[in-house]
Amino acid sequence: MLSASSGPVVGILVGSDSDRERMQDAVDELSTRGIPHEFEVRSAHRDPLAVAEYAASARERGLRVLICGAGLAAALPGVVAAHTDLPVIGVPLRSSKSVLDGLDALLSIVQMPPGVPVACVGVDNAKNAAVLAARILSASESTATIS
Ligand code: C2R
Repeated sequence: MLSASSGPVVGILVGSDSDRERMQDAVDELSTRGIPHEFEVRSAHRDPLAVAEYAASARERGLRVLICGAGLAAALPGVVAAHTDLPVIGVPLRSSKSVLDGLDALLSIVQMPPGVPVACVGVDNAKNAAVLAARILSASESTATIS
């Protein structure tokens, strides 16, 4: 059962501080629904060991779903999924450096090899990632809102 006193059950990860604003809708949606969450900046490209450590310890720290937002060559969701069996939702993000307006990140996230799934929402659609996380939680928790 989720309550305000619970520790975070959803972990939001982004590849860069520059992704923060684009992921705000996920933070707001989880807050509105009263779902405890945490927000971290970790890059699989720039700090792979920190990402592996975060993902590998996520379940034992009480997290149930992970949301990963990343732009450009968005390895982050896939690398996280490689280190945990928790459900991972990827959010492809636009970046000022993108030449494909977020399509680069979308393809990087969605084309995972068989056996290592990452769910993928639309470009910059952080809100849907939070709604999907709530629905995953609601499969076993009666308190999460599923609308
Ligand atoms: P900077 O603004 O820090 O240069 O980052 C980030 O998500 C961001 O959108 C530019 C873009 O690089 C992305 N990035 C990744 C990863 N690390 C950083 N996709 C990763 O590990 O997947």
